[in-house]
Amino acid sequence: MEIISPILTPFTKKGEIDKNALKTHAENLIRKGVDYIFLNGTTGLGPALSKEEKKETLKVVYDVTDKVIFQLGGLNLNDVVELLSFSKDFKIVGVASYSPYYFQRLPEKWLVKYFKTILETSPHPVYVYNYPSATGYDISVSVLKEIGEVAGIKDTNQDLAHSLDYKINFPKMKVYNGSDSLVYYSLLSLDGTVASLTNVVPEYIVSMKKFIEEGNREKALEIQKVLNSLLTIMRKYGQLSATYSLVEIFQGYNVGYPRPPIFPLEDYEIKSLKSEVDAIKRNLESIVGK
Ligand code: ELE
Repeated sequence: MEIISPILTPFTKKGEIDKNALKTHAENLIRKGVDYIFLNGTTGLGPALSKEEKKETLKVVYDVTDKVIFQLGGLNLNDVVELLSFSKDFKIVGVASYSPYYFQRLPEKWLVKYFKTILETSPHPVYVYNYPSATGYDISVSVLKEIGEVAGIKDTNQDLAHSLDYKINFPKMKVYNGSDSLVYYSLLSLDGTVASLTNVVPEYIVSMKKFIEEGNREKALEIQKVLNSLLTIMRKYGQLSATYSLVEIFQGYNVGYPRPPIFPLEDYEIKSLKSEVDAIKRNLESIVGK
């Protein structure tokens, strides 16, 4: 049962990666009990990062931990191959890629070819990042069979049955669901979760895992219920940007800014977000008995 954090990427006001903030954040997540860090994912604004910036996040976080899954997918396979070769010098858990997105109606065999190239070139175990609602492509069980033996799949999907279908077809492959509203169910029925809320409340997601391990499912489910309320609040403001502000509110340190077009929240929005999540904070504290 693994907890994987798709770490956000802190930017300075000028739009450069804030390396110190990234390091501080990664250190905190590992200290709080997150098992792996997933770099350059959706929450990490992966599609908005250049090839060089993806290298940068790996270098910075590798200084903190080798428990890293390096997402390097993109629309230029030459860049992807270069990043695979760059990753050789790092002893990490694996590399990952989302499907080539934006271009629609790609024949299925091209998707297979894309992932096969990664599988054949990678010096590390390969994880598929399946996010059909974002990429327009579903790496289904049958596509995965064509691709070959990957180490795992991260399925960002509201449909838990879709994630479970991988597990029943590939029992040895790691299967993670990436939806924040399904953390509890992913911990219970899959190999773990890749939850963007680990950026904000890593300790409470770790508590969920502990409650489940102790057989106290009721408490774990109570935490999920509070997390769902937190998500509803975040989505009003823009979930990706709200994550940055909430790290400061819940964890007490600054992680800089997102990068437009993921615009940072305005001061008045941060103020109102802060007052809205006050009750959430108290609820979480009372569930774990602080
Ligand atoms: C999820 C997104 C999806 C997290 C990443 C993640 O950031 O790379 O709202 O459940 O679609 O993909 O946070 O969010 P929802 O794995």
